[in-house]
Amino acid sequence: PVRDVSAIIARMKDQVDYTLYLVTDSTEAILGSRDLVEVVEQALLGGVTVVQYRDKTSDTGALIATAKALHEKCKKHNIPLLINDRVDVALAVGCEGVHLGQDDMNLTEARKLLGRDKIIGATVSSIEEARVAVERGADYLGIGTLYATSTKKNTKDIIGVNGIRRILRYLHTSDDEAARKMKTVCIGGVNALNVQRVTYQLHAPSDHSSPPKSIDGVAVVSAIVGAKDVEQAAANLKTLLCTPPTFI
Ligand code: TZP
Ligand code: MG
Repeated sequence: PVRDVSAIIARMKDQVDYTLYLVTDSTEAILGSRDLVEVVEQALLGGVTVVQYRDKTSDTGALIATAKALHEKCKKHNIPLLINDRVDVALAVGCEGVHLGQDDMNLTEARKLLGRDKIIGATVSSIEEARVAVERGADYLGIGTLYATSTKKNTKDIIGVNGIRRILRYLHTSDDEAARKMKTVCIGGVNALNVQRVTYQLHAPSDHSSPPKSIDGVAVVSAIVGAKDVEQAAANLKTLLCTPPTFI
């Protein structure tokens, strides 16, 4: 008999590796004429650790069909698939969870629909948004926007390394255990040229208010989906994230 399901779920969620979090893009500018499912398969071979299917234009039928195909690929690699914006699509596909922004379904409602074993991630750009997301039971936070990026044009909140440091410090020094344990990734303009500097700066004690703990991973779109050799790009980022910086 299973005695404490919550503890088991918490332990499984704790083992999710957020190191290299791929967010997909289906636009001409980034994906071009390539097949998204093939591109994601290459990224999985390169070592991405989470996949978020983000598609702002396909209709619901096409979203579900693509999400199912992506889920098959992700399952083969034992990598969680999350759906951007759409709780209904995640439920239809039976994938591992969703990623919700500030204008999407509220996390409390999403949790009711998805149950406690699914992963719910939230985009946050401020300490207040982070506080609310923790309170509402997010499993991880996508913190951004780090740098301006052409991938997402309407990013109103470009908070830079310092903005992300402030949110990390708030979380990791909180009295609330859920905040201290919260998984985090940063997003916006991360690429192979800046990734080691970014992760270093997010932890470096360059002032009195340095966060006690760094970020758990980085989320990238164009640095992988837009790369000529997707597998190589993912593998290169993974190596950079998993080795100490050679120069910064
Ligand atoms: N949210 C904030 S920035 C962004 C999203 C989805 C896009 C990041 O794309 P890229 O290509 O990694 O800069
Ligand atoms: Mg959204």
